[in-house]
Amino acid sequence: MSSVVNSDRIPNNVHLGDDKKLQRALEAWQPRYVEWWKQMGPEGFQEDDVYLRTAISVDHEGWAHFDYVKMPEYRWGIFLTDPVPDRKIGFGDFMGEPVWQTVPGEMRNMLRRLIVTQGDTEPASVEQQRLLGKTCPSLYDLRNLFQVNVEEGRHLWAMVYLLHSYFGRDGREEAEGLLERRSGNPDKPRILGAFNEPCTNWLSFFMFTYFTDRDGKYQLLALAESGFDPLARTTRFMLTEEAHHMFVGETGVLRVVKRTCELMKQNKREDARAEGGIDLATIQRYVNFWYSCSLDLFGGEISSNAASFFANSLKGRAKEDSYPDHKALDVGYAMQVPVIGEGGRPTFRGEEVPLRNAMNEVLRDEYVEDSQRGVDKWNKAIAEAGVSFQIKLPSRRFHRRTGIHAGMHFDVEGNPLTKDEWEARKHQWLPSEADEAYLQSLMSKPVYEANQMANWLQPPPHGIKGKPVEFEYVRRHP
Ligand code: BYC
Ligand code: FE
Ligand code: FE
Repeated sequence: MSSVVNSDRIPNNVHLGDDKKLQRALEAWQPRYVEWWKQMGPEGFQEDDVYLRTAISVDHEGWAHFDYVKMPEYRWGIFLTDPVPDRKIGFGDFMGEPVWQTVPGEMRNMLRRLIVTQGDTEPASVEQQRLLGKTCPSLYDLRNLFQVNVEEGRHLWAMVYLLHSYFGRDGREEAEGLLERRSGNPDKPRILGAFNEPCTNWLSFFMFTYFTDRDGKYQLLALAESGFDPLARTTRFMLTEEAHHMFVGETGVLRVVKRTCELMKQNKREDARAEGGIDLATIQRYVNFWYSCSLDLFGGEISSNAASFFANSLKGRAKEDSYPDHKALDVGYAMQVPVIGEGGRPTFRGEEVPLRNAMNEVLRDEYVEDSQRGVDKWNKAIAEAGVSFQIKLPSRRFHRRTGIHAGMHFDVEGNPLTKDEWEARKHQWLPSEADEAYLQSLMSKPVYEANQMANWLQPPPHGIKGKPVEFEYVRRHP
């Protein structure tokens, strides 16, 4: 396997030291990145010692090292999985040809756009989560938040490495832009919708890491198939880290759900809020919100961009191997396309979309199925607690702002609504200002003692890396 150099200013397994020009460019970007981190990273915790995992190799066993670090001193490195010898392109028009080690000229713009869009989400998520430390439910959770944050920072590094190495001056400019846009800032917003939504409480954080990081998983799986080999190898390694982010979300929601059921049982009217918990109806509304925002991240159902990405062998399907045919020509994908009908209520017309143009929807199909798995676990816990309630993923038509459903209205079952019907009923389905205020008040007192846990969620069954749950995962330096 390729050796890792950890002694350099930038830990890497890409022989950075052999390319002085590239090394200098990245070392010039590094202080600007750290500046960004200090300004836009977790607010109020930069001096603390955090028990973090740091990637130190791409070896399956022992790729990570665990120890206390101050976040601004985290060793963000550049790691690509080892090359697959004689790897051939697995899909699209260039199928069967050797993978590319440089960017084919005619694909330059398309590829840069994919890398920049992916890269932009990583710092965006750190920005969205920067105030959550002030309301954390435990040191265990605080540490997990910071773990996710530093790794999203490393994912930005992964994309910036590609921009600097393969896109010359344009790439360096894009790398600057990645540090200049700001989540939620109307003048210089992040590129994709969900990454401009405020994430202001821990229920949203768990939903974000469950649903939105899972979009990351599927986009990375699709890019991991790329004919541009450095992108494929970079994203493969990012997926190793991604698993933990989704774990934080899935187990976070599970712990909330279990605690909610416990509190319901303690109350005569099964009123979780009366006991200082989060009621299941509120949890459902946050599922509806973050799931629908995350569905938008897959792009339009019918997309000529998606077709070009696939045709040019730049972005495939998740686990392309599992599909019987890798050209996706002369095949259709049946879709129900909504059109505004009488009185402003959408109706549907069946359409056969060329499969390549439907690739965003194909990826979304996989995502929908995968999202259901955690929901089933949450529902199992609710049933085991003897509570009659089921969390449901809303229809994929619900609350969409990109693609064929944008600008139209549907209920959580996917039934068409007029604008007035939507306005009258949307608060049943989406978090209201009152929900937001309730969660803020519930979480207003952070828990910074190692042996304590907020009332609104259960402790986790295990700590991190064999440490007890009560371990001091973050040493505060007030
Ligand atoms: N918000 O043809 P269309 C992650 C724009 S998450 C706003 O439908 P396309 C992470 C689009 O730019 C994974 N605008 O879409 C998770 C286009 O604009 P122009 C991130 C949007 O291009 C948690 C127009 O609408 N990875 O890693 O086929 C924490 C029509 O576009 C949105 C990637 O995104 C939106 N949601 O597909 C941290 C992978 N969607 O050209 C990290 C790379 C679309 O008309 N990106 N638009 O001005 C891609 O593969 C594609 O760009 C997308 C969009 C799938 C995102
Ligand atoms: Fe990421
Ligand atoms: Fe992530």
